[in-house]
Amino acid sequence: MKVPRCSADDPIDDIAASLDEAGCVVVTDALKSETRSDFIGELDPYLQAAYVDTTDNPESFYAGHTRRVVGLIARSKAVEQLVLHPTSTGLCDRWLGPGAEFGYQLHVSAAISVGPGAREQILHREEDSFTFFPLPRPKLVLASMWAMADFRADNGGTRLVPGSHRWPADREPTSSEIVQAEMPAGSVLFWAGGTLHGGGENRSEDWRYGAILTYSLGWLRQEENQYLAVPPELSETLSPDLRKIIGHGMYRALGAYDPRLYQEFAGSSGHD
Ligand SMILES: O=C(O)CCC(=O)C(=O)O
Repeated sequence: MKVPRCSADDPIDDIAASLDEAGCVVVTDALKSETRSDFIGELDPYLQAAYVDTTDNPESFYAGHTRRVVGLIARSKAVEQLVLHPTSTGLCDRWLGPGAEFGYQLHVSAAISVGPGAREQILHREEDSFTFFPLPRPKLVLASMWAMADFRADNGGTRLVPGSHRWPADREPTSSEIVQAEMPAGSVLFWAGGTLHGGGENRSEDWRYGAILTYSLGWLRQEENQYLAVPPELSETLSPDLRKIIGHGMYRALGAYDPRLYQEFAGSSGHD
């Protein structure tokens, strides 16, 4: 099975149907080039300063020769256009539950630049932390990877196993079932939290640059702790929709706090 391809102009129900069938879908022409340039410019100093492991441990979850910067909400203004992109929220509404009821939240944010010489990443599922549920799990997570540069088979385009979102725990993919997502810059790849995937090997001279944003059900623990990753002084300056999606909205009775605490403790250095 190949990775299905849609355009951002296609009806969202058609994109959702492709995602449901294959467990992954590429959506082309999703990001304006100005937004992409803004994002690249904002993240550049952090990526340049990021640690790059040039030795590589084959057992390590993250491949060497790769730069990774997390905490994108605090580090980029442009990322809001990606996090709240209508295709992302339209698919999350259908996959995880309506956003208006805080059915989902931002789960992970990271800029990932896979360098020449990087090996394949170990295949995994974004939902693997939720071991409580046996495979195939209910829909817990929806993942996206925004192409800041072209994703190709030779530069580490994401490897995926279409259909594996419905597999039981004992089914392993054969090599012919593993495919790569190739997409031009400005596209976005979505995949289900249950779909086996991983970064590809980079056999080229170019860096494969993408931004991963994943979303989880509103009642789950976020993989990236947004309450610590976005300092309260900064979160107050964000748009209401962005604040909600990073987890400041309540999910039924979950997520309560007393906002007066911030005034009571303003300027205080602790209990003394
Ligand atoms: O880099 C990629 O293509 C996939 C990254 C990924 O799956 C991860 O870091 O969890």
